[in-house]
Amino acid sequence: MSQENILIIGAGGQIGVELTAALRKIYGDAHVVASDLKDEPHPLLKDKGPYEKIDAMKKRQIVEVIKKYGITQIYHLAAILSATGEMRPNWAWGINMNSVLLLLEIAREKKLKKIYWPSSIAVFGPTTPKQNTPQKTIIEPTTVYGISKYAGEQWCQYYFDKYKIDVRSIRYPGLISYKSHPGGGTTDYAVDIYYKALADKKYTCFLAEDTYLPMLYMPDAIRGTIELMEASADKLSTRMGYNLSGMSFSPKEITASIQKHIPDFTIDYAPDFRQAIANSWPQSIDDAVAQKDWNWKAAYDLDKMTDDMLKNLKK
Ligand code: NAD
Ligand code: AKB
Repeated sequence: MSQENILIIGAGGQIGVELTAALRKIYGDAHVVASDLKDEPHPLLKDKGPYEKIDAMKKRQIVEVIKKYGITQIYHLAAILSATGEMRPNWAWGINMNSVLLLLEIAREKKLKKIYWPSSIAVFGPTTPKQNTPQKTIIEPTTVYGISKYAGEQWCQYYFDKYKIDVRSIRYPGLISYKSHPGGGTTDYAVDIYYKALADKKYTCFLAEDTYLPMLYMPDAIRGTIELMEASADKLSTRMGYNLSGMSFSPKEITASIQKHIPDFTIDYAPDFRQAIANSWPQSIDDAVAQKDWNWKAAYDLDKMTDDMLKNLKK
């Protein structure tokens, strides 16, 4: 097998920190270049492998790093997430859309072997079936983030069909993790709640108690991403984002799960503008296509995740 050299754009974020570490275990520290807008790598990535400051909108910077390290694959994680996006829609559209188009064009020009660009359950909108949302269904997103993710998916399929660019994508649900903080999404409450449960034994949730959303624990998300990237290209039936399911719960249910460990933990509710975003998304996801194409299966349910989150955050 020839040596792969991987560039991760947006490596300082919630997914990037853990994905960089996981890819370094597989490919070797020197062969996985972390990059972000930030001057310094995330503390968990410091002195663990190469780091470059890159703006995902600047072609020259990306091309220089491709040349410097002989990059063969790019994982492009930089994006503006749903809640931040709704506050500054034009800016979010510019970054989310232009950066994925730039990535696809660079992959074509530089003949990269493979690229990864994540999508989201935010592609779905209020007209989508809410339960067990299938891979192919009505897709009419109502957030700028969701519109940019759906347009990005279509561009990925286009570059695959027209130029045979080996691009792969997952529609992540809300991701829950303890190593790096989430960056401005609607599902962030399901991370914040664990921190607050341990620190203050109380939490004010910005979503209503019965708001069900699809979620996935980060170890499953990282494993799924790597499994998709390692899958044989001829097994993949779509170059748009794969639906991926882990679990589905409401603020009330995650509270009950935490109370099994911290019985005096309490929650109250003060829904804000993020409630409308959550209401527009599915409540659970059907990932039969990912199961069939590349054997996807989540390992964590809500209680297993709560055990692991609290154990690690206590450290
Ligand atoms: P994040 O906000 O935590 O991290 C994004 C990183 O990108 C940050 O470190 C930020 O500094 C960097 N960045 C922003 N603009 C940049 C630019 N112009 N150039 C270079 N870097 C830039 O996001 P995340 O949660 O790690 O998400 C990564 C990807 O996964 C995004 O595409 C996101 O839409 C997608 N996704 C995430 C979730 C989730 O729950 N975390 C769910 C669905 C999809
Ligand atoms: C968000 O809430 O914006 C993200 C996502 C589901 O894409 N976590």
